[in-house]
Order: sequence, then structure tokens, then C-alpha cells
Amino acid sequence: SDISSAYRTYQEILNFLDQTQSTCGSFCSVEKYGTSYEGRDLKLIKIGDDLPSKRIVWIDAGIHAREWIAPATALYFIDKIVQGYKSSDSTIKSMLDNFAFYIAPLLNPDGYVYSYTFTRERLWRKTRSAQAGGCYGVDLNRNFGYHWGGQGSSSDPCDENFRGSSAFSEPETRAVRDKLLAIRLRTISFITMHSYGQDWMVPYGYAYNVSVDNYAQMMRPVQAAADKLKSLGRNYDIGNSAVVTYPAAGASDDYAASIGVPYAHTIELPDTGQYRFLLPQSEIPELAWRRWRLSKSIWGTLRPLI
Ligand code: 0X9
Ligand code: ZN
Repeated sequence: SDISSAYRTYQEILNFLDQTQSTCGSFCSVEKYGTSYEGRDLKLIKIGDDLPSKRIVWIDAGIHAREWIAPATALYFIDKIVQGYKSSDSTIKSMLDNFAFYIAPLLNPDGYVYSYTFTRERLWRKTRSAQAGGCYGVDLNRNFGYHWGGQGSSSDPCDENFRGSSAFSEPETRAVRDKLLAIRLRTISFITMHSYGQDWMVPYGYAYNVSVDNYAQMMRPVQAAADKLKSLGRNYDIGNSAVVTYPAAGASDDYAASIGVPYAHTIELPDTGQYRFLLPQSEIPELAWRRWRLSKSIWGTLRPLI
């Protein structure tokens, strides 16, 4: 389909999920997993047999409103997996023998709509919940309940990195938390897509010098990915997220790792600073294709912790 030929509106994203579901029968299903502050549906699509024996690969995007390339890439993935299944692509078929995909392409619809609707608010990052002092919005990636309130998060409701009034104060983070807790024993990989930077990071990022116990294991696919990306002409910075970027407490990757997901990865998609959040939409197909090829080769190598 031509889903990746442009940045899509919130409504177009929902329509795409519903259209996809209507063509893939019982093989995929769209689930409403919550409701945003302003009342919008939070939806994810499950692709593959939703059996206890299948490990789940969780992919989300759009937790930050202005990072439009992330939802666009997630939609491309959905399209590729479903088309591959329908055309009996052997790589995708064998991938789906092992995994079920849960893809949530837009975790922060209120912020996305705001950034999409008002040109002068194109660089909005947070949600749109009303806060003290007449300011709006919470940085959802500071609102998760693992070391909530620590470094890199702000208590000022007017700040871009406002962490919220308490851990999980926002319906959007609560919805993700509840879904993750429900599937955590089956989930092998948690991938959250952001922009920009071309970084591939692993927890913990709430401070310096705090690492997950299985850091070496978590880094293995990241190293393989970085090598491949290099050969495709893109250099990614990889490693612990506090080191690669900065300490930031209350992020979703730390939370996923803290509840035992074996692989938790934050990907900062391109670019490295030329267009920043304003990547031209003509770049979506090639970027998403490259990311997709890479992901396919990595999923084959994931091994759960024993
Ligand atoms: O600051 C963030 O939330 C992420 N970068 S962004 O520019 N897209 O906002 C990075 C989060 C990395 N993870 C942790 N620090 N735990
Ligand atoms: Zn982000």
C-alpha cells in the first residue's frame, strides 16, 4: 500500500489499522487498549497467532508528538508484515512461527494531533493534559514508574520534560503499563521508536552507571544492527541510553526492562541534525525500508533469557 508516502493524520492512522484488520481476517486484530486524556482511542494491532507459545515483539511509536517519522515507520512495519504474510513470504512466515507482533503506532495521539493541526506547534513534544500554572502536557517518557522523578525529568508543568504529578499520572502511560503487565511473560522484545539522533540504546537510563543485568545480551542484536547499518551508510551510536544521550528517569524502556522484558530498546531514528524533527516525508520509504530489513534479520537471532 502507499501508507508510507506521507505523514498521516490521526484519523488516517486509525483508518489504516481498521483497513488492515479487515483484509487479514483472524490473523490480525486491532485492540483498543485505552483512551487518551482528550478522549481519543489508543489502539494497537496484533499480528500473528496470539497463542501462549508465541513470544511477543512489542513495537511502539509516537510517544513524543513531534517525532513524526516514528509512527510513519511503525505503519510501514505493519504493512510489510501483513503483506508478507498474505503473499506467503518465507522469511515473514518463519518469523511469524516464532513471534506475534503487538504494534502501537501512536502512543500520544493528543500531542500528535496538536502538532499536526497547528503549524506553529509543530515541535510540540508532550501530551495535552491541563496542568497547574496554566501549562499543558506531560512528557510521557518521564511518567513511567521506575525511578520516577529522577534525573532529566522536571517537576515544572511548563517544562518540556515535565514528569507529571506522580508516576503513571497519565492515562496514556497507564494504558501501556497495564498492557505490558498483561503480556510481560510472553514478551521477548520491547522496541520504542523516537527521533532524532540515529541512536540505538538500552537501559537503564535513569542515571549514569546503572546497567541492566543482561546488558551484554541486550547489546548483541544492537551491535549486529549497528554493523549492518554502517554497511548501509548510516552510523548509529549504540550503548547505554544515559551514556549515548543523557540520563532521563521515568522512561518506558527502563520500565520494560524493570518488569523483566529480556530485550528493551529505544531507537532514535534519523536524522542526526540536518532536518531534526522535520524530516521530509519523501524520506519515509527508504528509511523505513532500511529499518525493516534490519529488524527482520535481527528477530531471527533473538533468544529469550533462561
Ligand atoms: O529523552 C527521551 O525521552 C528520548 N530522546 S528524545 O529526543 N526522542 O526525546 C531518549 C530516552 C532514552 N531512554 C532513557 N533515558 N531511559
Ligand atoms: Zn522521543
